[in-house]
Amino acid sequence: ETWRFALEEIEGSVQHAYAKAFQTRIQEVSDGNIEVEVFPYGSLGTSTQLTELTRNGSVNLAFASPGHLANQVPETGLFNLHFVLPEDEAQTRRLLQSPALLAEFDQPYRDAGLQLLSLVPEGWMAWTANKPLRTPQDFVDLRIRTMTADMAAAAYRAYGAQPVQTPYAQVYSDLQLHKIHAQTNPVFAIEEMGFHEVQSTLTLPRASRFISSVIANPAWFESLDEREQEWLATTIRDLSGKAWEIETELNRDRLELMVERGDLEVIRLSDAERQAFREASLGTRDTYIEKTGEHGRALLELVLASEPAVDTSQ
Ligand code: 6CS
Repeated sequence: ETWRFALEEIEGSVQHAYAKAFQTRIQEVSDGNIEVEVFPYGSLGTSTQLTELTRNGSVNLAFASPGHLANQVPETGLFNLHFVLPEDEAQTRRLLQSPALLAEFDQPYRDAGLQLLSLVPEGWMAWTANKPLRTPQDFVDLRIRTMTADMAAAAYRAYGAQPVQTPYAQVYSDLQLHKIHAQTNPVFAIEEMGFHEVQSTLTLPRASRFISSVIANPAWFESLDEREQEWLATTIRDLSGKAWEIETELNRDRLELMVERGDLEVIRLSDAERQAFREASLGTRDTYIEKTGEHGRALLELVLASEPAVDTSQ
């Protein structure tokens, strides 16, 4: 049997490495009964189109990133908010792998005709531009490309930017043609999509992590027999730790590569600089609650409760 797995990213990406590991692992656990055909970004369509192909069963499995998906599953807009997930990696790992959090997202995905399988980390979001972005004032009137969901744009509107919501494949040419001034993505993606060729600075604010989700077609998922369900569950479980290794290594290596080549000026924000962004971001929590109601409020509280105590003395 062959399962079709669609990616929002090209070969060499976090999603590609994940899908390759998925392919190998499920072959092992199923004694070769399950093959996986992987479709990297470009072969089938935009992220939103991939979600549609999953919903209608053209593919069995896909990645769906909240930066696009939040327009259809508003609760996932949680991951577009800044300064909400814990800063600490171990804490974030526990949170994303906790059955309690996954259970909260289960129904919202179902309501959108999708089965959620896993939340997958892809690294801190970085900002590229042609100037350093050290303060919210640096964002005023900045045309920064964000993913297509309203919540993804709202996070930057809060800093005074003029976000432009476009599909991934359009970002390079829009930067080249100066239709946009800046964009945001994890480091590995910036390197592999060549954004460093058309931008001069890379700012690391540690404001949000790129979290994606693995989804399945619900009817297909329910049609799996007991053995197949077990193989799938085992594979997903085995990869939940592996995903962190994949993203850590890819992001570290690609940053080193860009620094060595002198592609971009790398700017790491201090905690004091981050604090100004944190304060400017707080209003977007209300925007999120407006879009998601009581359930969203509960989700936000669940995530914030796992946050370490914040030092307010500075
Ligand atoms: O910026 C985007 O649209 C895309 N970025 C990444 C790293 N993955 C998928 C997403 O569609």
